[in-house]
Amino acid sequence: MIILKIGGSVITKKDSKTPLLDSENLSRIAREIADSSYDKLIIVHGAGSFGHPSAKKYAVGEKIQNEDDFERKKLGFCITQNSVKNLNAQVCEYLRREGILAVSIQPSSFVLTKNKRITHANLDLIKKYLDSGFVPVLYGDAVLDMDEDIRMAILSGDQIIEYLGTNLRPDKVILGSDVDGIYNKNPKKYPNAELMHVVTSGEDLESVEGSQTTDVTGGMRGKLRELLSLAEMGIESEILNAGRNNLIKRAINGEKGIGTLIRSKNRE
Ligand code: ATP
Ligand code: IP8
Repeated sequence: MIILKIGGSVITKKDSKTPLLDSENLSRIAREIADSSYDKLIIVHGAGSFGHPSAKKYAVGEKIQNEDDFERKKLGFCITQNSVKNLNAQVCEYLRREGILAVSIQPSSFVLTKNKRITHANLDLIKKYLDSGFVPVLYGDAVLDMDEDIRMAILSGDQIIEYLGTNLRPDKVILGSDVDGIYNKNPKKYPNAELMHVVTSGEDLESVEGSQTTDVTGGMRGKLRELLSLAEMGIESEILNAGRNNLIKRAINGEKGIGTLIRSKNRE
């Protein structure tokens, strides 16, 4: 089983203030997936400009100040949830056009968080889809939270990857983003940043930050935290540049070391 995350920075124009698809990247990636070989595949995609700007504008997932603020955040929740659902519909459509049996799975319809971490999510349906030969497609979403102070949370695709990885034990986890992998510092800010081939701890880096664009879920920092947690359980992952031709295809086909590998210290 392979779990693939396609970053919102790749399939949307993430620096746009309004939802904007990067249809060129999305159709190329859909073709690459269709041309590669796998047994079971789960796809998770990020939100990019379909989720982060509205989540930020309405401060969805932040502490509720009063009744008026609660109402406003609920409106922001609906707007964000609908927008990422629209992105997901397009992702599934592009995949299906390439012959992939993509089925949409809406995280907000079955996931609950407490203090922004997943506590409830029944994966039986996803297993059933996989067994029947479908490709489930999940995504970063706005979900209900059981913490009385926030009541709503922004759930990143990266946390979904961690949860699926922990519970389904895939053979491989691949993350496609808009950079070649993890650098010792943000490559978009520091031109002399160096690409790391293997990361086993946050201490391997000088700094790891959010993205340069609006991002409410922690950018590369959030991603690394989730992937290190998987690494501790013996599940290795690789972050690569999905903006470059054929890297997704090569990774699904089994090639390693084309980005940054995140693995546990004990396996070095
Ligand atoms: P989304 O969260 O919308 O799905 P994504 O998963 O593709 O998007 P981001 O969350 O935007 O990706 O994170 C990638 C960004 O992280 C890069 O564009 C880069 O600017 C930033 N970044 C910060 N620190 C680092 C680092 N040390 N190495 C690599 N990238 C970094
Ligand atoms: O892009 C964020 O998911 P991510 C989800 O994977 C929303 O971090 C709704 C902003």
